[in-house]
Amino acid sequence: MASRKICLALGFLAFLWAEFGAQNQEEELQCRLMGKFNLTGYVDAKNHSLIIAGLFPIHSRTIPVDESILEPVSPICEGFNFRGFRWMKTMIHTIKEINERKDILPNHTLGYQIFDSCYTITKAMESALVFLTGQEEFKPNFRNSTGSILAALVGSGGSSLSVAASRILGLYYLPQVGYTSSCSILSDKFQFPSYLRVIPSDKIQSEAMVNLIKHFGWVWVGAIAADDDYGKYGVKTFKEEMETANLCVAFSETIPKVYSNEKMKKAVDAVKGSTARVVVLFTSDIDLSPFVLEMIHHNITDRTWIASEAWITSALIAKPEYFPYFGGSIGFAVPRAVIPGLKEFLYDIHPSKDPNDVLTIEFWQTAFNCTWPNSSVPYNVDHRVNMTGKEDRLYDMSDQLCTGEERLEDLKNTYLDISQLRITNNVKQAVYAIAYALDRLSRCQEGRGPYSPNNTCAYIPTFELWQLMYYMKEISFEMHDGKRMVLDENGDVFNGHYDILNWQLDDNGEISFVPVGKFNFKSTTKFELIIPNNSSIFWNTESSKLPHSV
Ligand code: TCR
Repeated sequence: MASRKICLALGFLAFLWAEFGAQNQEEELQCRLMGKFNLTGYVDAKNHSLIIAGLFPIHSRTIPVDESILEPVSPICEGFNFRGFRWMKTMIHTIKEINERKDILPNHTLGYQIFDSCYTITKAMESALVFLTGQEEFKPNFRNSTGSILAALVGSGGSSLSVAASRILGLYYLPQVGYTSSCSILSDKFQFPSYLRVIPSDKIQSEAMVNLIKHFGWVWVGAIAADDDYGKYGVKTFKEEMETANLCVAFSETIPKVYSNEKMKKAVDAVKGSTARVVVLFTSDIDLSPFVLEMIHHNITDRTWIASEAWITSALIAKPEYFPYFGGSIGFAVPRAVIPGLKEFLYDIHPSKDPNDVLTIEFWQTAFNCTWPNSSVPYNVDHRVNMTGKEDRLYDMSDQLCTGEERLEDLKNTYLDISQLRITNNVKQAVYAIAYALDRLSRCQEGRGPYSPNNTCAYIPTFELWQLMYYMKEISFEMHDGKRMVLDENGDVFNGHYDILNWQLDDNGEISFVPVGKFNFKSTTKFELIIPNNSSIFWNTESSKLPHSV
């Protein structure tokens, strides 16, 4: 039955692809479809009975495909994302840790199949289809000769990607555990029956923002959103909460994903033309970058930015040269953690280990600004359009060859920065959620199991994905630092807090994220904002005093 379903999905895809008429030749179709895909990532699946899939933004975008090519082509990715690379490594590190533990899944080991989503929906969809149809044989409900089965997915990164992937994965009940997709609609189990997450819904963050605004007595606040589910739903719930609190939204604009002079101008003009001194920015760091450059270009220095969790600690934005424009930003971050052993694991990387490991080679080239000898891995080419709207290659092949002697210790790079492990810890929690659910499934006692009619159990590797979903729902477990992770019936975190951080300049001239308070939540209705000392906050205003926005 299950494999029939997969064929049906493929048939539907073929229909979409329009090129393939013959829906009954599934096998050939599958090969042809997969042949078109162009995915990069890491697989370690041999000798493991259970496989966990992963999706991470190791690149930030795809290069627009040449419009003169008529055939569908799988785009190439660019913009190496050191933060996403660290998240991906954390998934591998966590799986290794679980495999070494005797108390979780003692009779099974976990493997993985991880792809780069390039922070785009297309790549996330390509990956979801490969997970389901199994280029690598590891597919849900399909046992290869060694009995490996794809159990769940960690991902997909941005909300728009998770929404898209979840629409297909949900058909199979393949559990998808999000580490960063926070969009409120993902709580809707009618639409996303197999999506769970270890990050709170943005409904809570919007509430937090409005509480912060009330705390400082602001009543007239602008809002800028990324042009995706995260930004748009984030600002939508923010506006609703503002209305409920009788506060006013001065303007609400979006930052385009693909540079458009006209659209960007609209957002810039809204900020410039409004008397609102305080502006909420609901966007990922990747999408925010071009807007930051515009603010610098227009020399806008006297605004106070309320940061959403996605950019508050981002090295892409928190650059000292941006401080005159973005210093004093205040916003929310998910709790920070220390992850034992992660630092050593991250440092254990070298391009000479595996000539086929194109991502490590690209990491090295980008980090050290050199070209790895005899490799065809592109170096730092950037096809983004610049502010004049023209395509601009910002970098080119470095003629400096890498020697392999470059020292990671000398590198100041967000990949190795373990001072702000927040989403990184979410990745760890997501992997653990899956491992604990599988562990509980494996410990079921016949006659006392959860499935009717006769209280039966499910077994590894023959279980069905919906049977695993039973254990994933309302999961509760303790992490390495003693913190408990509990999900509600919608697969959401409902008990926890955000740290409130404020951008200040430290003695070395670097931006530091200074904790100035907390926002606690105990359910979707019980909140508490704590800012013990307003004077601990740095404001980017002429007088250095609290800005007025009325
Ligand atoms: N939720 C965003 C994506 C996102 C993100 C991040 C991306 C969040 N935090 C940090 C990069 C870095 C929060 C979404 O799309 O749901």
